[in-house]
Amino acid sequence: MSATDTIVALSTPAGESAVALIRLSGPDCADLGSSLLGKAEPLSPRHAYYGSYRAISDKIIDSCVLTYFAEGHSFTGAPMLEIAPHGNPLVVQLILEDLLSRGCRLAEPGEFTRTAFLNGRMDLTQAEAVADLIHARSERSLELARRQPHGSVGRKMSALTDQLLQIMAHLEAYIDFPEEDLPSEDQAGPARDLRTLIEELKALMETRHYAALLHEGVKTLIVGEPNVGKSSLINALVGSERAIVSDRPGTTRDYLSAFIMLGAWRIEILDTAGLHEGAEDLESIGIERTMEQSETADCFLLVLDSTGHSPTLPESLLQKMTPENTLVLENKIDLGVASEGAAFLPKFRHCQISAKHGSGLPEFKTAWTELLEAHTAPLSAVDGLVLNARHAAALSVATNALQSALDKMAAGELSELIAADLRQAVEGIGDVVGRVDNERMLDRLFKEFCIGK
Ligand SMILES: Nc1nc2c(ncn2[C@@H]2O[C@H](COP(=O)(O)OP(=O)(O)OP(=O)(O)O)[C@@H](O)[C@H]2O)c(=O)[nH]1
Ligand SMILES: [Mg+2]
Repeated sequence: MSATDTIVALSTPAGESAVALIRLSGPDCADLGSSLLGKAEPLSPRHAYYGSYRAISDKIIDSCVLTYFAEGHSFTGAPMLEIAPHGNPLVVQLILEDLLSRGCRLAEPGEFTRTAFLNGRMDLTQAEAVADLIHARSERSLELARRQPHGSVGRKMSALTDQLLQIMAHLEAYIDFPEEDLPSEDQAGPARDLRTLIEELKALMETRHYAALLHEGVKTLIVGEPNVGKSSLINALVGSERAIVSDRPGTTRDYLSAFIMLGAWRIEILDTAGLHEGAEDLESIGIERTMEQSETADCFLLVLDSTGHSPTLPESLLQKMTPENTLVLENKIDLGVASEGAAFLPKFRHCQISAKHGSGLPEFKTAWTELLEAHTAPLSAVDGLVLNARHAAALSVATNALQSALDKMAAGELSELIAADLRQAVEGIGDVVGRVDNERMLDRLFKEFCIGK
């Protein structure tokens, strides 16, 4: 946005509502505020004015509440105006047309937040948190997004940069004063500090899995032999007849997925084709797909028929299951037959359920929530910070550069070369908060926003 543009957008969803919110940002806001309400004097900032919206044609369009925010004291940092007329699409349309005819320009998606970033009102991680807040689909991701705008990621990156700059200062002393009588080039201290820093960056990068779990949902695969009740389970969880259930083994041929909420968690749950040996044609394609999906699953619900024998499952699938990511569900307990399944995978947590009649489901959901909390606790434990994939990619550049510096130190290479690596690491850490002028990256980030934000 050029500093002379005044941008405008409807910030609330289009359609009928009690009130709509039209936002403007730019130098004309102060004058517009007074003239829209037909006032001669300027509006006081942060005061809500109730009045009639007077169009350029002098016609009154609607009554509205108008608030003016002065430069430096608004979301974008530029002067802003918020107009709240009734939420009638026609009224909104007339007001937008009137503002355009007064020289305003329609905002691009994310342009308000982009302006806030460019005006130094927030760093990139905070801008991303705004987007996360808008898109959050579970209580957990909402909580995460709310925490980040306070700039915790930015502060952490500044602290890491400071540490790195100290190490660089130490090393660069050798470059600046090579023949001075400095202590012998004892690199043990900086090398140790660099290793600690690398460990810290790696731990931070790991938290991106947590962000993915929150934003995309915890991908949970229901697996087991044919006819054990996998489709009955997904139906019970979703609360509707999502999957076909029948007493014929091999009913489910292809996986199907649904989203559910489990407490504060958003879960993507997948029903899959029953696994067994000797499957033919279509069934074996279905089994292949189950195995493909298992590659990217975060959690497994292994269903057993408690009236049957212990299952035979592909070794490659069993290897992916651990007591931390899998619950064993002994299904059909309503049939009341002693279960061989209880002895299967004894180190894993077992729950007894009846998918068909609903018994044991509340206890199973509690166990599942506990498993998720335990599964993700280590990921979210780094100073309460959670990074996204973009942050992690920037930190990975920094980590590689630090590792390269360490290798060069061990090989006794020139301090100048080591310092160049360290500078690259500083840039990598800076990229997380956006201390870079990379238009393409900014375009990609802000176009994910809605118009009016
Ligand atoms: N008694 C009883 N029957 C159940 C229960 N859960 C499922 N069934 C029955 O078991 C049969 C198989 O159920 P499905 O849900 O289709 O089993 P599936 O594991 O999806 O089977 P495939 O798609 O063939 O792999 C159906 O007749 C269900 O009604 C249960 O808890 N109790
Ligand atoms: Mg099925």
